[in-house]
Amino acid sequence: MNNTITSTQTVTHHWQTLWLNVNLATMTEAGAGYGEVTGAALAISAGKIVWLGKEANLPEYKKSEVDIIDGQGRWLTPGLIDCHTHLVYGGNRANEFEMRLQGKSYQEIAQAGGGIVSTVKATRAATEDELLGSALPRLTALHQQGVTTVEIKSGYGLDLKNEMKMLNVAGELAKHLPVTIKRTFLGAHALPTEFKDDADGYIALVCHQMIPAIAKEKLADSVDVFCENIGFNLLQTERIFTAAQQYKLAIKVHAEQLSDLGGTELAAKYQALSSEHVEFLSEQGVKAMSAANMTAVLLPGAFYFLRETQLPPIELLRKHDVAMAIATDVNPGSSPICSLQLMLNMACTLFKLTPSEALAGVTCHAAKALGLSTSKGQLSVGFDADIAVWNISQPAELCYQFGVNPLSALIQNGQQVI
Ligand code: DI6
Ligand code: FE
Repeated sequence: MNNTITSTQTVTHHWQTLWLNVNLATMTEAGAGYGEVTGAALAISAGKIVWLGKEANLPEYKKSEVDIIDGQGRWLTPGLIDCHTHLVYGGNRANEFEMRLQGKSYQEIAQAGGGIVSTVKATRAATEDELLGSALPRLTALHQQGVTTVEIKSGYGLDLKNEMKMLNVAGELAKHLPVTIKRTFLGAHALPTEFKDDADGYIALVCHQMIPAIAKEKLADSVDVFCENIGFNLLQTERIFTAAQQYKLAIKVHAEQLSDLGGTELAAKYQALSSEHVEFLSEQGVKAMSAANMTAVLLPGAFYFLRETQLPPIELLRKHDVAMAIATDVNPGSSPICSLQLMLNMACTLFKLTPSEALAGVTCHAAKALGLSTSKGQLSVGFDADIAVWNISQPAELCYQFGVNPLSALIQNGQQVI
């Protein structure tokens, strides 16, 4: 008789939380639909997703240890990511909204000393507490609609002290709400009045003082530039990219929003993460983005609010396989709209994205635009357990209906926060 013992080894899993009776939109295969798993279960441990799949395929787990939640057939998606906002700012620009309705354009208002520069005045005059107080309701609105990660840009301080003040406030917000904040330094958003006739002098200040100080204090993850005829030209933009690279900050760009200056192609040369707005982007620009694996961040709120008529080149972005993210662009001038849910709807109605493309735009593709594509924006094993639970019967409802909040629960880092 031989003495070999054969055994089927079973591993018993020790999980913290287990959702049963749910449907998943995993958003794992960008561009290939929702990655649906119906009749599913999902397990969480130590802030990460540790198992997901058909409930019928659940492995052995230690039932006495795990907190089991009956999802009652609800849908789970990755926590939503708003990858482009300017949600910290002083004052508001309702007066300019009235001026635009009387026939003035956004550019004319900016050239006459209004626009971004008027928000700079209000932001400089505000204390950190005041900025925090005005930003919190905006962030709360996003959070209550299922947003777990938000990018916030500076750019209304335009001097070191006030840019740092904005970035500090952006960081503080995460102490008041369970939201992951990524900060972007947008010193080159507009020319401050004290540098009115000296744009190059201001760029030198941004490159030689502001970027080094902000990198040293770790106040931002990326650097952004408003490359536009009412913003900064290509040469000035390139100087900023060079400084960002030197200080190991990621690069993003506001480009081709109002005209085609070629800012996107320049950004591609610097391995930028994303080009944002891009209504006027050419096929050459799209190809450059594709070659550099950049993400196009589409901002339907600004398109709508400025009554833009030039659509972003969606067909070309599809043809050249460029990931499309969708964000609110929350800001006082071109998109005072704190609803990613409305952006999902507008991405479909105004830009003709499919609902699954739009949902990828606020999950896996938004994560990519922030350099987080290996930890956020997907329901995948090993990813952060940032999960939105929805009262819907199919994922397209998230894009279809607006004005009723379908969020049932929200999980950030494995903790249920709503
Ligand atoms: N483009 C925009 O749409 C926002 N910033 C930018 O560079 C607008 C910012 C504002 O008008 O306050
Ligand atoms: Fe913006």
